[in-house]
Amino acid sequence: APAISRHDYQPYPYRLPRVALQFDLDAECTRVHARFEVERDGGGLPPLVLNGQELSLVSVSIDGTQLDAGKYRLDDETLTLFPEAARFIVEIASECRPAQNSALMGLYVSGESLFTQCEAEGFRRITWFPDRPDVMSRYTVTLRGDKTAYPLLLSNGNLVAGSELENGRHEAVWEDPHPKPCYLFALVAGSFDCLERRIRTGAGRNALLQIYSDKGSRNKTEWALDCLHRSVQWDEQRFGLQLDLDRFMVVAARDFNMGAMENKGLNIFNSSYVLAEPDTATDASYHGIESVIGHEYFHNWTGNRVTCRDWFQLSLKEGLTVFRDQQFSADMMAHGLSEDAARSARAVKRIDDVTALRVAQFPEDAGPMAHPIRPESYQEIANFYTATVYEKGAEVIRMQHTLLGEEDFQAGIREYFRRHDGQAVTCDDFVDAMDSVYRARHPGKSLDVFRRWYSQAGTPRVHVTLQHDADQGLCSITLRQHCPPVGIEKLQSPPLEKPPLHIPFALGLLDAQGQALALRHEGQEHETVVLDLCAESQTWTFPDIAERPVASLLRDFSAPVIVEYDRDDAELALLARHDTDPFARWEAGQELASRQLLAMSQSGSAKQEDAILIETWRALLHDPALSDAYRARVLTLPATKALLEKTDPMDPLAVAQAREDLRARLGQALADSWLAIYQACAAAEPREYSPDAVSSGRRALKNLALAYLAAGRHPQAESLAQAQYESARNMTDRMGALSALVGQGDTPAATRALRHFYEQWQHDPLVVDRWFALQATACATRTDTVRALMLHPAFTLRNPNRARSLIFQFCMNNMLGVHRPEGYEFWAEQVLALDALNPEIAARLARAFDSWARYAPSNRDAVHSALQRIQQHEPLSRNVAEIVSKALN
Ligand code: HT7
Ligand code: ZN
Repeated sequence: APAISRHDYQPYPYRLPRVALQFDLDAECTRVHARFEVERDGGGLPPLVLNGQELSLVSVSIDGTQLDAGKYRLDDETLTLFPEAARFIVEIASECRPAQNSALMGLYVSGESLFTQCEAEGFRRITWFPDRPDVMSRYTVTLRGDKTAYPLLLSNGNLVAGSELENGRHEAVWEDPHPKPCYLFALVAGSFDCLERRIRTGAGRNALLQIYSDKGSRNKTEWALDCLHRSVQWDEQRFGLQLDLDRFMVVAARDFNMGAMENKGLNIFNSSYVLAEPDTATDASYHGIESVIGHEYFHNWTGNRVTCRDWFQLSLKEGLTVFRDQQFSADMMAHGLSEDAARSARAVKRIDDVTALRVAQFPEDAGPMAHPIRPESYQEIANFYTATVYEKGAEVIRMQHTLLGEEDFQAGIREYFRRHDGQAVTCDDFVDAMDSVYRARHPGKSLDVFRRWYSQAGTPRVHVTLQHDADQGLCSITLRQHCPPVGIEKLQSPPLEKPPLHIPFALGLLDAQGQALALRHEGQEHETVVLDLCAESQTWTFPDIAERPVASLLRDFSAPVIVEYDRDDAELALLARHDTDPFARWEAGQELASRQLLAMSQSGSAKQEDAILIETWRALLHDPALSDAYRARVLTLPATKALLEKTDPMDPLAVAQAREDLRARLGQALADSWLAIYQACAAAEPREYSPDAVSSGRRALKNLALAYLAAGRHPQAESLAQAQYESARNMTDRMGALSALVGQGDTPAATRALRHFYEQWQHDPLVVDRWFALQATACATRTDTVRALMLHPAFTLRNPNRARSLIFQFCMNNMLGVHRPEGYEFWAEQVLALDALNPEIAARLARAFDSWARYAPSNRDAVHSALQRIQQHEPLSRNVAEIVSKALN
C-alpha cells in the first residue's frame, strides 16, 4: 500500500456543520441513514470524497434528489459526489453487518450487545463520510432497535427523546452539543447493569456519572466509578479543567481491541479496565483501572475539546494525556501519606513508568518500526498507536513540564486552550503555546531546539565525563549527546545528520559516604540541578567540591535517554544504598544487577564474584527507611527485554536463563531474609482489602519474597505458597501463590492448584484470562503446551483479551519458551490465523520479534524464515503487510 506522508496534508474542501444519523439496529444487518449539511467557503466546487469500507450502498441523494449510478463514483474505499452548489444536503442510506465484523472496528457485536469503535478510521465502516479528525460536526443520533434485545440505546451527548415503536421496537434520540470529529462518535445497544453517581462539579454543574456493565457485574464497577469521580475532581484541581457534560457514561465491552476509547460522553472500555473486586482483580488491575479511567476522562479536554488536525499529530493528544494520567496516578498514590512516604510512592510510579518505557519503547526506537513521536509517514495508522507515540510522547511533555515548572506549565496549558479550544490542531501548536510562556517567563530561553524531539527517532545517548580538580575544589561535568541512526535511517546515504536535542539532565553529587553535596548553579544552591543540554557537548563546573564526588545521574529519569558513564561496581553499590534521589538509587541497583546478569549470560554460569550484588540486596532488604513498595522495585531484577537492549548480538535464551539463575542464587543466598520479610508482610495483611500504596506495596514485597524463595527451592516454599493459595482473600495473593507454585514446574501441587483455580473461576472471563496468561508465561511452557491450551474449550482467537492472554503472553513474554525454531513457526502461524479475523490485533503480534536483526545468527535465520512465510501469505492485511515489510527491509 502507498505510504501517506505528513507533508501531504490538505484541509478538507468542505465543512459539515451538522450530521443526523439514524440507525435501524440489527446484529445481522443494520440500516444507517446519514444526512449531513455540506458547505464550501473557498472558490470552485471540488469533488466531495467520502470514505467507506465494507458497506452496501442503498441510495444517495443531494438536496432530496436521489442520484443515479452515473452521478457518483463508488469504489472499495470511497464514494465521490460532484457538487453543483456551495451549500447542499447529502443523504446516504447504507447497510453494514455487525455480526460478521470480527475486526471490531466500526459497528460490531460483543456478547449480545452492539458497540462501535471509530478511532482511528472505523467510522467509514458505519457510513460514507469524510473520516478524518479535522472535519468537526454537531451530531444528532436516532437509534431504533428491538426493545428486548436492546433495552438500552446509548450515544454521545444528551438523551432528548425516546418512544415506543411498532413490533416491539423502540427509539432513542441523542444530541451532542459539542462539535466533534467522527472518530469520537459512539453508540451502544444492549442490556446492561448501571452504577451511577450524581455529582456537582467545582463550577457548580450537576452531572451524572454512569458505569454500564454486563448484567450481574454491577458490584464490580464501584472502583471504576470512584476513579471516574476522582478524575473529574483532579482535572479541576490540578489542571483547572471542568467537566463540560451533563452526563458522562462508561460502558464495559468484553471484546475490545485496545484498553478503552474516549468517545465524547460515551467512553467504551475493555471490561478488563472496568471490572474489579478484591476476589477477582489484582492490585495491578486496580491501578490499571485508575490510570485508564483517568486517561479516557482526561481526553475529554486533551483530545476531544482540542483534537488532532491529522493522525500524524496523534501524540498531541496521546502523549499529553498519558502524561496527565501518570501525574494523576502519582497524585492518587501519594494522597494522604507523609511527605517521605509520598515521595517514595511517586518514585515507585516513576520506576514503573520508566520500566514500561524501557521494555516497550526503547526496543521500538532501535528497531525497524522506529519513528519520531510525530511520524513522517504510515501505510496503516492503526500500526502507529505505539509506545513511541504514547509513552515517549508523554516523556516529551514531561520534559516541557520540567523545563517550565508546574506553574508555568499550567499557564502554557491555559494558553493552549485559550488559543485552540474547539479546533483540530498540530503538535507545533501545542509547543507554540508552551513556548510563548517559556520565553515570557524565562528570559533568554526558548523551545526552538526542544522541538526536535517531535521529528527525531531513536533514543539519544548521553555520555558523561566527570573531572575533579582537588586543588581548586572544582568538579566539571561534561555531557556529550549522540543519536545513532535507526530503522530506515540506517539505509540512508549519505548518513542522516541528527542535530542535537534539548535534554534536561538532572544531576546530583554525593560524597564518599553517600551524603548529598550542595551544587551552586545559576546563582543558587541545590541538591539536584537540571542541566540544559542543548548542544552536542557542554561542560558545567561546580565549586566547593573538596573530594572527587560520586555522580547521581539523570535523576527521576529527567529525559528519555541512555546514559553512558564509566564507573565501578563499588560506586554503584554506594548509590544503591545511599542516593537521596529514589529513582537514581533504584537505577544504580538495576545497573549492578544488569552487569551480573550480562556476565552470567555470556559465561553461561554464575560469576563467582557476585558478593557485592548480594550484599547490596541484603542491605536493601533490611533498610527500615524504605517503603515496601519501593523495596519490591529495588529488589526486582531488570526485565529480560530491557537487558537484551544492552547486548549485541542478542541471545534471548541466554539472558532469560541468566535471569532465572540469578533469581535462584539470590533466593538461596538471602533465604533467611526473604523468609523473615515474607512472614512479617503476611502477618500485617489486614482483613479488609484496599489497593492503596501501602497495602499494595506490602503485598508486592510479600509475593516477591515468595517468588525468590520458590526460585531458590527453599524447603518451605511450596507449603507457604500452598497455604497462601488456600487462605488468600484477594486475587493478588492468590495469583502470587499460584505463580510461585507454577514456577516450580509441573509439580503435583502446581497441577492441583491450576485445576482448582479454573474450576473456581471458569465463569469469570477476566479471571480465566489470568489462568491462561500464567501458564503461557511459565518457565517450563513450550509451544506444545500452548497448542494444547488452545484446544481448551475456553480458548478462542476471536476475543482479543483471550488471544492476548495465551498467544501474546507466550510469544512476547515467555523468552525461554518461544525463542526456538518451533516457537517462531508457531508465532507466524498465529499471526496469519489472527490476520484473517482481526488485522489490528494480528499486526501487534507481528511485532513480537521486531529486534530479530540483532539476534544471534541461529535465532536470526529462524525469525527471518518465519517473517518471509508471513509476507508470502495471501491475502495479507495492510496492517500486517506494513509491519512485515519494515521488519524485512
Ligand atoms: N484513543 C484510543 C485509541 C483506540 C484505538 C485505536 C485503534 C484501534 C482501536 C482503538 N481503541 C482505542 C485509546 C486511548 O488512547 O485512549
Ligand atoms: Zn489515549
